[in-house]
Amino acid sequence: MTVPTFPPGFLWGASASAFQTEGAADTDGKGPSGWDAFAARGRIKDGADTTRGTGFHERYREDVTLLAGLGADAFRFSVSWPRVVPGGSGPVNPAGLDFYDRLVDELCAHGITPAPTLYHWDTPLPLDEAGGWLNRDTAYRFAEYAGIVAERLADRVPMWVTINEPAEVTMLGYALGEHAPGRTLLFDALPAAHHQLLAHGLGVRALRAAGAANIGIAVSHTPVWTAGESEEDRLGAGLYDTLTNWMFADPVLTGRYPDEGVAALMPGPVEDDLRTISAPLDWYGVNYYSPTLVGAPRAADALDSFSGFTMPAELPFGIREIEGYEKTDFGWPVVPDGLRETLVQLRDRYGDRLPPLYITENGCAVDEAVADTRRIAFLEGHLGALREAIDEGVDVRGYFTWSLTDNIEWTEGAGKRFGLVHIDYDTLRRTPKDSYAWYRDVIRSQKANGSAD
Ligand code: IFM
Repeated sequence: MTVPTFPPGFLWGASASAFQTEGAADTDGKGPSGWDAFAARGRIKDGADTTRGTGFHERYREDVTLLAGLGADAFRFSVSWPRVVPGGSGPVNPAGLDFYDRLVDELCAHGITPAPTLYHWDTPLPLDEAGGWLNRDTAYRFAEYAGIVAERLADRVPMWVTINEPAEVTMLGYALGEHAPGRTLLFDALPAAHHQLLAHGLGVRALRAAGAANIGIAVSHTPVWTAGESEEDRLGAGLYDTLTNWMFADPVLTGRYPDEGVAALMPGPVEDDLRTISAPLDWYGVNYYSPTLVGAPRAADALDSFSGFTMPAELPFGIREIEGYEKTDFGWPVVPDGLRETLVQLRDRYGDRLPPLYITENGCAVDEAVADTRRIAFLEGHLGALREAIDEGVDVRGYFTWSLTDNIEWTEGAGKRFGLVHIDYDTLRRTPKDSYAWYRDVIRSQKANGSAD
């Protein structure tokens, strides 16, 4: 299999996030995040030292050199909110802003487009302690912070991401308690979704007011496959589809919740908020990893798409294992065509309302230190499926693989390796894997074939 040629100007990139890489958790005036506190409570399964991460805060120049070696057009990193505004509101930490200033300069000096995400899950701890995303105020504090970052960086940053994967924050952080802040509220977690969406809308406004342009959001999408023929299976799958995909995409792209039942569960002046949430975007980001097979609830079902922990029995749907496909070391099925399916689904659902798309994340955890042939096969398959979606008329402008380096995979710790570059967590030494050389060659040949600038 080879990688087909992509359209002219197609953007080739890699993604990462602050909590997963930076380390330096209490350096240079950074405040604690909810994730720092969660880790300190022993919630990282393998006990990985999240205060150290991959050492990106110190070694960012080395990683930018690696990006340059790859020939990447863009780097999607995240800004740590508590590094910039340690208290979540109030005084700005100048050293925090200086760090991102230096990082942006370094990327620009290498001709790499900086594409910062403003929220990739590391909520400042004081805000988490005041309710986090259950508290409407957090959305307003986010908008203030977005404006602060844009005031400083908009002169050099040509692409902005407001929020990463609000569905995962809602489900894993507030409904099921697997991620920070560890709440187990099930359906009472829904306000966390609404307030993140509101933060996105207010953030778009604040970014534009500060002179930023080319703004999008990164939303996870999974094609939901129905597990059986029964009405209960259909209802379970439909509800899961609503909760994971459309409860986030519809408000952003259409200004409506996918059904009145969901809207009725949301707090605040929902209609007014939806006008803010649906502020026009320049592009929409899709994070794709795998499809999800869903049916009627069944007591001890494993939620295999979220690392195999057991779903609470009282939920009105059940996740089933997808058989017949190779699995990543996270247990996620490798289904490249699911990416095409997702993109076509988005185009069909939103038509003209859908702005140009970017794949803001796609990748896999495989435990092959450097000779990572399974990652190469994964990426090759997904790029093929992406090209098919473009051939079917979906307007996709770029692809960011997850991730440049191995990093801290949240609750899983250091054991799930998603990187093109291997990290030795004892020495923090970086070793490019075979997939790094492969991706470099893909980008090179795309440019030689005139697909990229
Ligand atoms: O590592 C995460 C990332 O932070 C958000 N999207 C999914 C990735 C893999 O689980």
